[in-house]
Amino acid sequence: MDINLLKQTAQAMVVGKKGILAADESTKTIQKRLEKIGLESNPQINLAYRQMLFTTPGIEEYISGVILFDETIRQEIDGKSMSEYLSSRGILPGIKVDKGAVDMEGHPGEKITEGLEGLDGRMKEYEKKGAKFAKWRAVITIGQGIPTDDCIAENAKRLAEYAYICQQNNIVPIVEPEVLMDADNTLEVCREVTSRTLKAVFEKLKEKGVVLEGIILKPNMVISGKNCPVQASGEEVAQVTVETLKDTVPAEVPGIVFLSGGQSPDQATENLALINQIPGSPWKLSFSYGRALQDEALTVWSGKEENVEAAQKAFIERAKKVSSPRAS
Ligand code: 5MM
Repeated sequence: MDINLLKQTAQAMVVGKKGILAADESTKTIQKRLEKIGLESNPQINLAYRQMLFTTPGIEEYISGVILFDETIRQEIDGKSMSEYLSSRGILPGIKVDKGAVDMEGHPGEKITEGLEGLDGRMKEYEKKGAKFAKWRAVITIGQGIPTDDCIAENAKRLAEYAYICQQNNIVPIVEPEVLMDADNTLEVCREVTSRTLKAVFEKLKEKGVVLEGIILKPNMVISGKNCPVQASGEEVAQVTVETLKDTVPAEVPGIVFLSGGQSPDQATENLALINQIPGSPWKLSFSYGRALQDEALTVWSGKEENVEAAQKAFIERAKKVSSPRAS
């Protein structure tokens, strides 16, 4: 394990105004996204869509890295492997390595993420294919009597095992414990669950001996559930998010990149700007958005070659807005 390399990569992922594009939709998820514009997903269409995003002129000014899905890291752009193409643009290639969240046995309504089996071997292959960082997403659901401590603890344990394997292979782990915002809970409930989750995650990371200077954390913002009748303001979200992170995330972690979690592009942009206005955070605070970066470009593109330029314009405008309020 090369600790200096891990630290350098982690710092490069959150350098200046930059953040990460999450383009690692698994087969089912990309299908759902493309259905919205009336297309059926297949490897060629998926590549055409992602190529439109990745070849956007100037995107490297705002995007430090891209999270890829297994199918995508094996594809090519302009006769170059995906990693070579992205690297030639100054963008770090990353890879989703979890195998998705499934129902947790004996825990109705809760999910557990799979993918540890054979992970070391897959990681070695991805490293050869040029991946510099990886991602594993745990899903925590808020509901009646959930999340249970057992579900949080098992997801945290697996995140730590994944992170350890990444670092052994000189790959920076993005540690993503996502507390979903789909329920009707208040901001306070999201604060309690996020805090409980992050405490458990850092406890397990420490137990496993993961080097915190060589990870990136990808959490949810602390936000009201989508169906909560009282929606907290952006200022409240920012304040409570930073407070929760200060309570739970050690200062050695170089960067925290938020997921958008179903927020609109404008809401995710505004909330990150407000978060960055609060002084005194020891980590870089940035983004690793999927939907909030892509939704507008996807709609404009609509699968048509003649729309590529306009879609790229929509994509870079959003990336610029998301990263612009941050200190360089
Ligand atoms: C881009 O979506 C990622 C992969 O999702 P699936 O495993 O469900 O196919 C996802 O992990 C993403 O990186 C995060 O959830 C953040 O994306 P959003 O859209 O919430 O910013």
